[in-house]
Amino acid sequence: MKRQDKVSRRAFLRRLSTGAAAAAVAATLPGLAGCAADAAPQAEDATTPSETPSATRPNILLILADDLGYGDLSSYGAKDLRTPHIDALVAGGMSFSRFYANCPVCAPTRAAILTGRYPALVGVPGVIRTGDNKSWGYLAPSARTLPDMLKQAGYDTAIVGKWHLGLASPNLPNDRGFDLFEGFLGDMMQDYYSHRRDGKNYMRRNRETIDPKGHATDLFTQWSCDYIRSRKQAAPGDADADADANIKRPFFLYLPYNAPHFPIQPPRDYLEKVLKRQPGIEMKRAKLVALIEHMDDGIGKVVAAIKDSGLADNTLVIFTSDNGGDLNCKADNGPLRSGKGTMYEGGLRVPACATWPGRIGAGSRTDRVALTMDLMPTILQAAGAKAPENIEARSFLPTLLGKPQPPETRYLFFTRREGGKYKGKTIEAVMHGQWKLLRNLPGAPLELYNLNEDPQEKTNLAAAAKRPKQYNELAAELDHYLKATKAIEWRRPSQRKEK
Ligand SMILES: [Ca+2]
Repeated sequence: MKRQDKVSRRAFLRRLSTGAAAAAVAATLPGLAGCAADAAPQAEDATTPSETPSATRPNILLILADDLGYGDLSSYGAKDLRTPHIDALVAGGMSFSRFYANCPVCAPTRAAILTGRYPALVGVPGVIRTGDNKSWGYLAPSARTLPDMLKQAGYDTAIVGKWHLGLASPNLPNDRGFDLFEGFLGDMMQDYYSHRRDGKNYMRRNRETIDPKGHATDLFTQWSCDYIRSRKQAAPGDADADADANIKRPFFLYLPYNAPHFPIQPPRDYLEKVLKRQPGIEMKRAKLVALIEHMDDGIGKVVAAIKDSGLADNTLVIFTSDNGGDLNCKADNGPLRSGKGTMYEGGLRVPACATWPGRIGAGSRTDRVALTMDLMPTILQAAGAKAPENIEARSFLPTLLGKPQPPETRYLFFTRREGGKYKGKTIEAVMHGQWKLLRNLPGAPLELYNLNEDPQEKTNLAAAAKRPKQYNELAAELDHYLKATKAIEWRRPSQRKEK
């Protein structure tokens, strides 16, 4: 590790662990943000806005699947499903072998994507739910968001699909930087056709409650296509277009599908196609395969809308998933251990790829470790906008563009707070290079794995008579992080009054 990095990391942890810093964090959060600025010097990652001149700012489409496992794309090894449209994105750009969700469950990863921060630092250590007694997050109103910053940079911003970062102001999509919201606010829907959650309708167009008909995946596909076509950029010499300033603004479309999250409800014709093609396939698996293939078809339509609108050459498309596949739904996490909800690789490591014609090499691959929170500064840099300095995320745009980038040196932290058997406590992991230390149940002994030698996390080196020195190093880092984040408020204001 470079000395500079080590010093700045210590400074980060020292500041994190002071009572004053924790108190400031509890009150407003920016106190911690200031500390985090020490964590990694900007110069090291070159997160400057200079990559993209403002005249050629790209449109940006960020597609997020919900609970898609590491092995559930044909391009990531699946043998029993066909995802030609996502595979085309993989083939047309750069794919990642070690891309990680910030959390093995939904809401924290979404908070990280939009803020570039560890989710526990912006008040979302666990799943945000309707009931106060089972909700584990409240997005800090002070946290700056990616759409906010893109708006400032002249972008039109839209989210189509699943929000899951709050049910009321000040945490509605339109409050947090999106010009347009078409989708649902909640954590999930119990029926892809009625879109209800506990009998309630959380579907909205901006702030208006709507009750559209159709499968949620089809609706989100259609609304995304409609949005993209509305952004069609003007043909040269088109006088009408000149009068419309909006038409010239680049767009940021965030498309978080709720597929393939349960309930596993594919359209009947997709299921029939899978059953016919794969004789003997288990019905539960067949339904999940069909739901994924249905989403893949939708993504194909959205990508086609970009091409048909003449925007393909100047659009950055990123695809990933918010957490690993759900084993209860017969998801395939490839060779990785376990799945959604756990701190093992199957819960955290997700497929990811990015295309940008002429900028990102087709068919390129990287083993660089990156997190979903890193999407924020990456996208801002691609847009020619400067990322905030007080975030933990770092841009990986140089890697995407095939340029040299210093190796990843951060200690990367993962936490999840939950009720039930977790009793409101957290499970956690810290990763540094090939080393990963984790605790998958509150109070359980720490487990240590060497991911290079043991990617399936079969041999717990913490239990060995002679532990590698990395155990103590990682345990100390994790301990500092957990202590420092302990005081950060995550309850809703209504919950706080009761305490
Ligand atoms: Ca999820």
